[in-house]
Amino acid sequence: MPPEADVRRNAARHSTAHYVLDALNETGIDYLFCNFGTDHAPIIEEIARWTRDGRRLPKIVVAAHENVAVHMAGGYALMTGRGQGVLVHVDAGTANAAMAMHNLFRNRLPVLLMAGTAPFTSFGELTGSRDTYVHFIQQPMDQASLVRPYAKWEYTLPAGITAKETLRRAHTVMQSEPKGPVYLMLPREILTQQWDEDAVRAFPAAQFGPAEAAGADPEIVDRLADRLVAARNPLLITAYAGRDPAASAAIQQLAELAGIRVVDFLSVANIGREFSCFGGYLPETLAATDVGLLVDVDVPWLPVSMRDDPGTFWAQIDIDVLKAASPMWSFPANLRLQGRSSRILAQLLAAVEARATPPFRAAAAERKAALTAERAERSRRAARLAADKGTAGEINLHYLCAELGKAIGPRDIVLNEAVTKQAVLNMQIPRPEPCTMISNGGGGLGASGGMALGVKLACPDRTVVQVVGDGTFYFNNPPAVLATAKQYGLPILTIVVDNTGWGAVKGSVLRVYPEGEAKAQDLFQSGLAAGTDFSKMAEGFGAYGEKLTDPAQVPAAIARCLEAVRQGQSALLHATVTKL
Ligand SMILES: Cc1ncc(C[n+]2csc(CCOP(=O)(O)OP(=O)(O)O)c2C)c(N)n1
Ligand SMILES: [Mg+2]
Repeated sequence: MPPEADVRRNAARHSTAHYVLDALNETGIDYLFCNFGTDHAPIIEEIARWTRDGRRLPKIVVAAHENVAVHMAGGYALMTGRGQGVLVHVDAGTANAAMAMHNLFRNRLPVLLMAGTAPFTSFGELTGSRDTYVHFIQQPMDQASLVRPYAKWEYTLPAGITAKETLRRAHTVMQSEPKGPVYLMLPREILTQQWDEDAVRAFPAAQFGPAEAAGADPEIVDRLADRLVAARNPLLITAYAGRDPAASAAIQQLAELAGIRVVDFLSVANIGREFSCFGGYLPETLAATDVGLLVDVDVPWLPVSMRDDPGTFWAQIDIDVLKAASPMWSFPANLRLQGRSSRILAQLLAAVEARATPPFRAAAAERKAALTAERAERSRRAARLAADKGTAGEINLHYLCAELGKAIGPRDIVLNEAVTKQAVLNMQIPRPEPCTMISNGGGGLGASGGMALGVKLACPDRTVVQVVGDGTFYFNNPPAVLATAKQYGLPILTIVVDNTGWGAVKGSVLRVYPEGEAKAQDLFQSGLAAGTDFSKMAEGFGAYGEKLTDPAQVPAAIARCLEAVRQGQSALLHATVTKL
């Protein structure tokens, strides 16, 4: 017998589940956010063995709802850049995870979603064969179709022999820009298969890792720089450049050099907003723009309410210029530069510097001075709006947010899921640091609770505040958020902005039918249960809860909640604000 075969015969044998854990380690995944079911028996058994043997494995976070598990992975990925693993139960767990997959996909956040499949043998032919009722009814025709619109890649692990190859491939796809979710199915009998240790080959990151995002062709950058130095009224619109602090800093430098108005429109991850050329949250008009830059933005304006000038020279700088995941995307760009925005902006900055004549600098300084004056006026307007505290039972949200802004630090993080009130948070809570005001770039409500937990996990030294509408609070699966916060010591502050229902739904009816029957009857189908007290729910999970109806109590209530959070206890502030 050849010596190689001898070694083979003596090699240790392990289950596929073992190699899956090994592969997760090798890809550098820190966490597995899990909502388990019968499909995971081989993995749970393997986790127990590894724990017994003192082997390092990804930390297990058990989440009571898949929505929380996937969004938690999203929050962690947002702050670290690294996608994590999520384990959910067959088609059922995948269905529950689908909306969070939509959100992560639209936010270009990586996650490796893994689901079991119902066993495929029924007579005990293989270890892990069907042994319970649900195994006969949890095998749909096409399980992956539940999340296919929201995944960059999907696959079913065919055998343990390729476990490491498959996991590496999944990881490389999710981590390559534009990053995003991937979906892997793990059949139960495949997970129980035994394979020789030396037969299951590793696929190291050095040779099989992700593509790196780069800068742009210097010739195209030069063309853009020529336009920019000749511009008389330049505008830059962004929404998620703030995810990269270097991009935020580059925007500020470029704007101050060239006198560019910078707008954080429908902001997803804010840029640092304390600089002279920061122009607020709405382009106001596009008519006067001669050169426009779209930097990391999916929806730069709403065409129905704002028309661009066909004479404007637009340039798009984005990790995803094509928006290839959208069937239709029709915003103009005379130049499209795809890559890492911070790199491209640094190239552009250097090219503009090289062309900066004294008349250009003088004109830019003039624009900068005008923008500084506008900024001061915007602050005064915000202060005027916040001066009115509101009335008993109907607190003015401007006032509440201004007080919250005073109570938190510049590096603390606000998850803004306040729906129709999102703009109020942006206006009233100063955010000098990038990526400290995070909104959902996706359209599925219920993201901010799980995201907040994931952010807290990644940034334990920062205070994390979730601000949600009352309707959105329900979509967040609050008991699962509160339970996970308690179980894993992740204290967050949740502020529920209660305007008695779905302001967005009422608003949409009024926009489409401004003088319709719904308005005539005041019948908008938008009211939610009255007289609730969410703070009691918080108390049930060991969190500090408070219902806030008296405007005079706003600063003290916020202080009490933040103190609880600093002491390691989550807090929930149920604030009644101006009714919808
Ligand atoms: C999962 C999901 N279901 C439904 C919707 C539709 N929707 C968008 S906004 C909204 C109302 C949100 O209400 P609330 O959080 O109270 O905020 P408000 O509109 O009152 O500001 C609804 C139901 C959605 N976007 N996502
Ligand atoms: Mg509401």
